[in-house]
Amino acid sequence: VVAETLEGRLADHEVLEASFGPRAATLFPQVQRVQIIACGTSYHAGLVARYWFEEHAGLPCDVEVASEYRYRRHVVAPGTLFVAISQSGETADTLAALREARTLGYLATMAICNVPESSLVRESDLVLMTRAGPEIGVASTKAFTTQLVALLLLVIALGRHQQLNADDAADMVNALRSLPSALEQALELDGPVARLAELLVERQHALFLGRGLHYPVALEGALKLKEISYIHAEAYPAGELKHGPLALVDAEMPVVAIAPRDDLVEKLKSNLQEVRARGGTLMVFADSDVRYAEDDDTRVLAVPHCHPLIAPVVFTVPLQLLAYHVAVLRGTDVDQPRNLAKSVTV
Ligand code: F1P
Repeated sequence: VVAETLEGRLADHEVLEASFGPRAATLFPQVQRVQIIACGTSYHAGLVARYWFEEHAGLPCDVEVASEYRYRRHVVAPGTLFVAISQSGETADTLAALREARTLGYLATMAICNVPESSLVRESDLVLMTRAGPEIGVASTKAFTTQLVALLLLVIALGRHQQLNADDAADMVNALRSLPSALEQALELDGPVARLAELLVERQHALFLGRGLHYPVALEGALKLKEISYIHAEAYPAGELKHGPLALVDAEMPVVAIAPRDDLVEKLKSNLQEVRARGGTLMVFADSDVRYAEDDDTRVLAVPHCHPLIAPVVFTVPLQLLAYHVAVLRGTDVDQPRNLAKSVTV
């Protein structure tokens, strides 16, 4: 799916830009800020992208849940691109936010969407299709990973008009090209993740921790567990643990941590020490290059090392598998969770 999303897009900058629609070539050089809105899983994709826009493109980026967007006043800075992300393109809150945005003086509106004939696509100035194919289950999975890929393509396309030089853009393109094989390797973690799921199946609660752009990945891991296994799961930036959530940690509280190889990993390790000191069961999803000691209360899942740019996409897969295996063990309906609808149209 990811390979299909990338196909033909990475040839050169003009080809990439043109894949957002005929007006992209005129509009993209004028973009000075990005405003993202979305709901649920799509919102988490936007939260990851904020790090990429500011780090690689040097573009200020705000992200807001679509369900709140229209209920407050907005000051729209000149040159702001409005980006709505939605798997279905029919989510009522997302559509309402788009329609509101069209009256507010944005430079242009863009849909990142999986359904070509959707209202969101029809009503947006620019469009990038995620080409994930039909999502069979209610909970978004491949929609999320392809949204991340689409957002990276947008970061590259906009970044070339900003601070992103040709060499750095080429490095990002190479990282994207390595994504299909990195995801194949991540899928091979299915067996080890299924064994970790046994540690969660009897639990009522779980905490997910990440730092930097892996905090939104932790949010998505927690959401998947909530949606399909009905275990109460919350995600925190690991540094926030000591500001409140640590009070929840005892031997009964499993903690899932995301430990990629990045500048924040040492800080994360010291945050996780605080969990171990309180007897909580720790599951560390760690880059295979990161040394993390296992003991009776600490299980480490070695996630094959990949380029840091694509790490949020790669780490998402074992988190999705974890939610899936816990749900199967608990006997819930993975595809049709209670109380949820594929498209929230009201
Ligand atoms: C948004 C969303 C999904 C979630 C569920 C309910 O949908 O919150 O993320 O998994 O299906 O709707 P969309 O706008 O991305 O279609």
